[in-house]
Amino acid sequence: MSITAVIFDLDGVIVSTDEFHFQAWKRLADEAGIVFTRHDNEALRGVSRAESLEIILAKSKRLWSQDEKNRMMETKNTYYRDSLQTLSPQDILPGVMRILKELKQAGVAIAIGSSSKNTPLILQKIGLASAFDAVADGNDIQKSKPDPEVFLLAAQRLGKSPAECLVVEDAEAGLMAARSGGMRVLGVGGAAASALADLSAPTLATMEVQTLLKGDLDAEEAVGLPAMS
Ligand code: B16
Ligand code: MG
Repeated sequence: MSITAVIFDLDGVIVSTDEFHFQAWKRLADEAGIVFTRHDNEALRGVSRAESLEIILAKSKRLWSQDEKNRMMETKNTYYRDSLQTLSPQDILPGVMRILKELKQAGVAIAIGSSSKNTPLILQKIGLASAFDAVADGNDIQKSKPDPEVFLLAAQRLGKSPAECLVVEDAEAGLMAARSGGMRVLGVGGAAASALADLSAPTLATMEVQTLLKGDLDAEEAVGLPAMS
C-alpha cells in the first residue's frame, strides 16, 4: 500500500531537544549522586518521563519513595523546560522544513507522534504549532513507546490506516512502536543502524521525499526515480 501519511517523532527528529533531556537528567542524577552517562541516556530515548526516571534510579544503591520520585520528575521537568526557553525556529533540524513542505505539496498528511508532554510548548517555540494535520503526544496516551499507542492515535486523527503511514524515528523504542503498530519506519540518527528500520538515513538533510514515500527502499535503490511534480 502506498504511503499517504508521515508521522514524525519530535525529540531528536524535528529538533535536538534530546540533548536538553540528557542535560536535565544528568543534572538531576549528579545531585542525587547517581552516575549517569551519555551511553546510559540512549535507553531513555522515546520512553516516558516516569520510565526514564526508573531506568536512572535502577543504577542507584537505595530505594526511593513515590513522593521522592514525583519530586525528581518535577525537578527534571523544570530544568528541561528552562532549557526550552531558548528554543527557536533556528533549532529545527536540517532537512525538516524542506521535507514538510514537499510532503504537503505531494498531498501527504503529516503528524507528530511524540512521548513528550512538552510537545505543545516545543512546537510553539519552534513556530510549528499549526504546521501538522494532527498531533498525538504524551498528554494523550496511557502507554509510551515502545507501545504503538501514540502512533495509532496520530494515524486515527489523520483518518489513515497504519499500512498507509510511515513513521520517522530516532529511537529504538520508537522503531519498535511503529513496527508493532503495523507501520513502516524510517530510522534517523542513532536509529539509522537498527535492524527494525525499513529505511534509514543519518539525517533528514540527505533524505529525498521520493525515497521516503517508497518506504522500503534504501537511498541507493531509489536513485533514478523520476522527480515528483
Ligand atoms: P517529557 P519523543 C520523548 O520524546 C523523549 O525522547 C524522551 O527522552 C522523553 O523522556 C519523553 O519524550 C517524555 O518527555 O518529559 O517532555 O514528557 O522522542 O517521543 O518525541
Ligand atoms: Mg525521539
